[in-house]
Order: sequence, then C-alpha cells, then structure tokens
Amino acid sequence: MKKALITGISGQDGSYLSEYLLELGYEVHGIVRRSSVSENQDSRLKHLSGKIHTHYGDMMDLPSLTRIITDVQPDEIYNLAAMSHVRVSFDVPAFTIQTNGIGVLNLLEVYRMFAPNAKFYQASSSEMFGNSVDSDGTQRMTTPMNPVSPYGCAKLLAYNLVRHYRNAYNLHACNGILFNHESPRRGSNFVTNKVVKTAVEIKKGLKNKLELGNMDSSRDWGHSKDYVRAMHMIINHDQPDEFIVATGQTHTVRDLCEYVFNKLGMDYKDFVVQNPIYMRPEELKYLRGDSSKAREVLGWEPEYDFESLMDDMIDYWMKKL
Ligand code: F7E
Repeated sequence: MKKALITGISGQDGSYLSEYLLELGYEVHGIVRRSSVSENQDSRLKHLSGKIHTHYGDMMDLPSLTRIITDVQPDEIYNLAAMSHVRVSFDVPAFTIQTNGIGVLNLLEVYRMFAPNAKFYQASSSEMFGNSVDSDGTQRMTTPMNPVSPYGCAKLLAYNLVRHYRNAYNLHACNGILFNHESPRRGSNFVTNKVVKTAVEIKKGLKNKLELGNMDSSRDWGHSKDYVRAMHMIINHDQPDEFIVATGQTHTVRDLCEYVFNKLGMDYKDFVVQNPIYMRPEELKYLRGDSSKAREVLGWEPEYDFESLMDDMIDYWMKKL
C-alpha cells in the first residue's frame, strides 16, 4: 500500500485529493494546523474520518515537519499548504512569503534529508505569470513569469526551489502550474463561490445585493476534482517535470455573474454593486492556460467545463441553503 502525505489536507484540493487517493488504495496522511475553532480544522474532511491520518504541524515549524516525515515515511508528498488568497496576501505579505516560500524550503530540506526516495509535488500557480500573455492570448510553459502579488512572488520562489532541489539533489520533485480551480468546497471569499452562494441567497430572499471588486478580469476556471487527478498523474510521471493544468477557456467575472444569475432566472445588473475594498493594489487581468503538454504527455483531460462547474456549485448551494 502506497503512503501519501498531503500538506494543506484540510483545503478544497486536500479533501478531493484524499478521496481520490483513498479510492486508489493509498494510505493517506495529512498535516493540519491547530485552529481555535476546532471544527474549522477538518470541516472538509468530516466524511473521511477514520479513513485518513491527520498530524498537527506547520510549514514554519521545522521540528513538526521532521517528526511527521520521519514517522510516516511517505512514498508521495503533495505540498498543497499555502496562504491561498491573493488579495489577502497584500495585507499579510511577510506571512505569505514565509508560509508559501520559506515553508516550502523547510519541507524540501526535510524531504531531501529524511525521505529522499519519495516523490514530491508542489502546488504551483498561474498567479506566477502575472500579466504576461503570449500574443495568442495564452499562458504556456515558455511564457515569462512576472508575478504581481506577494502570493505570486512567493509561489515563484517555491517553484524555483523545487526545480533547484530536483537538479541539485537528484530528487523526484515536480511542479503542477494549476490555473484557478473551484468547486462547492471552495472558500466563499473566492469569487466563484462568492458569486454562486450570494446569487442563491438572493434567489431565496436571504440577501439583496452582491458586492464585488474588479469585474473585468478574466480567469481560466476548472473543477478541483479534475485538477487533483492531474496532480497524481504529474507526480507519477517517469520524469519529474513541470506541467500546466488548465481548461484553455477564459471568462470574465462579469461573464460568471451573467451565467449564474441567468441560470437562477435573474439579471445580475439588478443586484451586483462594486465595492473598492475588493480591488487589489495590482491586478492580474487575464488568464488562459495551454495545458497541451499535460494532455499529450500524461493523457489528462478535464471532465468539467465552465458551465458544468458552475452548475455543480449552483446545485450545491440550492440544496444547502
Ligand atoms: O479572484 C476578481 C479578482 O480570489 C479571481 C487562488 O486559488 O487562483 C486563485 O486566485 C478574480 C480576480 O482568485 C472579487 O480581482 C472581483 O481578478 O477567486 P479569486 P485568484 O486571485 O485568481 C490562483 C490560480 C491561485 O493560485 C490562488 O491561490 O476575481 N474579483 N471581485 C474578486 N475576487 C474575490 N476573491 N472577491 C471579490 O469580491
């Protein structure tokens, strides 16, 4: 039985990846941080209770990482832990660089010293591209990386550290450059789930407006379930390498509102107002990823498109609220 260790197991991707690896017969371990509201530590993992093993730890706590990796001796390490909110990273830039950058250095050091035969996956991000776009309106492996947020800068540091550790110490360490991926389990302060949840609340008479920031930015939105399958394919490819995971479709935040409100029989223009508190000091304006390498080399294909992703999220909130 293969053993996987997932940092950030309590997040959206951590919970879906756990389910997927359990289905494949893995023994699944994960690192969780202590929270004063203990229910928040494992709210996305409740249904997996008794099936996975969780350990208290933190990316900034080298002794905890050393203890867990030494005890578990994983075959595969998935580093999904991060301060993942781009706008919040402007408020807590040092914390973001520490956790998303130096934290990865900590994990890589423990990995190379205590479990060098394991395979390592790093959750890299399309935010690393910043506002670089090729002339055909796409980001691909050769597109320059010029991040425009503390989050993007930290992710680029981690991305480069993973490549460096692979070459310097001959480790099986790889990067998945994942574009935005969503689901009903997405935090409701990310734009997709915020729009869907609030639109359903408006439909049900629980709210009367939706406050947003920049509605002109475009994102390439896929489903987290499809993207955790890609993580497993990337880490298990013969050669440790870098892969972009994206749908190749892009939509603006305005398109997103239009689709979701229409689906619920409403016009978004009657309810959406702009609030500058949701604007970012520097905005990444446009993302559309070329994932042809992952499709050709790994055989990865997404099952969801933009519409079926949004429908899944709408169904969830219609039943839940
Ligand atoms: O924003 C705009 C906002 O916060 C998307 C993370 O998973 O993907 C995610 O980062 C867009 C931006 O995601 C609101 O300005 C407008 O242009 O959902 P988001 P993100 O910043 O793209 C990347 C790949 C990651 O790696 C990250 O970890 O939507 N927007 N109004 C808004 N965004 C939010 N959150 N809230 C608004 O009210």
